[in-house]
Amino acid sequence: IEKFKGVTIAMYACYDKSGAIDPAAIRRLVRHYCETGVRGLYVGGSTGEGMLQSVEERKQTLEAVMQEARQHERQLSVIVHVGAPSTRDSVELAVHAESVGADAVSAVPAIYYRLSPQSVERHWQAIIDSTSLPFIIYHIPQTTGFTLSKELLSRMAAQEKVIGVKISSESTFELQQFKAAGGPDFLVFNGPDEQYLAGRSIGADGGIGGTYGIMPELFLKIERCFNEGRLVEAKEWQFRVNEIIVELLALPSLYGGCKAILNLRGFDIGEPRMPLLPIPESDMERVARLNDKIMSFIE
Ligand code: SI3
Repeated sequence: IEKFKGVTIAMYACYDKSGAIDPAAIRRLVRHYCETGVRGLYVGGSTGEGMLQSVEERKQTLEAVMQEARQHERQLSVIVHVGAPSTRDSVELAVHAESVGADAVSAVPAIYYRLSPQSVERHWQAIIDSTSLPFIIYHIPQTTGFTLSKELLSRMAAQEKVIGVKISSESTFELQQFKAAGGPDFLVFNGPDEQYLAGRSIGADGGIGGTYGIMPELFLKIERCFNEGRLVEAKEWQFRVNEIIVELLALPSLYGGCKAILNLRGFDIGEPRMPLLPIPESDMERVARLNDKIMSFIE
């Protein structure tokens, strides 16, 4: 489980001008991330727009990620989000993830229907049983509407294959409680990037986040300072990160903003897919200033 600890970038979806998956753009971005020193990638999650893509597109995306990631000396740990409205699609994606050499799979509860804990448990179990890969629960109640109880978490964590939970709710108390319920070898990933340091301080083993991809260097600085006990410095870096996040959240869409920044840097990954909004031309100057600010923090 060591290979999952630390900073894991939630990968952005990459589209060409027509809005189709762009394997060349995916590989370009993964190549860049391989050079930053992050621990891994989380593919097809919220940031990765997995829920807005067909099963085939999700497979195509992962294949491009794996082809690039496995060519580099520094091996990124690739976690694949296979959450979908139906168990059937999730299982198909999990089997595919194993066949292309991913390191772990992860899933939210099946979305749209109001599901009982028993239903979510059986959904997750079907995914877990379909591969020999480790499984990471994705807890994001604000979008799924599903409240994960400590009881269900403990039952899931009792299985060897269930190695952790990614917590995107904003409660660090819940994070600490889930860590306690899962036990010392159970991984807890911080979800809200604006609380990376708070999450690490109260028990998270690392984080998976959607804004890491435009400023991995800053999250690596927080991580390094935290590991070396330099907490005042870690806090200063988190405050700088939060200045950026506040400005990103003020844009028409967070992922649109992140992608616009990467496009300015020449990555050419397209806009988010509707209903997520692109950044209008009138906001581009603001985005450019934000990019300059990030670069000034990184230097
Ligand atoms: O892409 C993913 O699956 C994530 O890692 C999601 C992540 O937890 C993000 N949360 C949401 C609700 O999207 C955060 O990275 C979030 O974008 C960030 O903290 C800014 O608020």
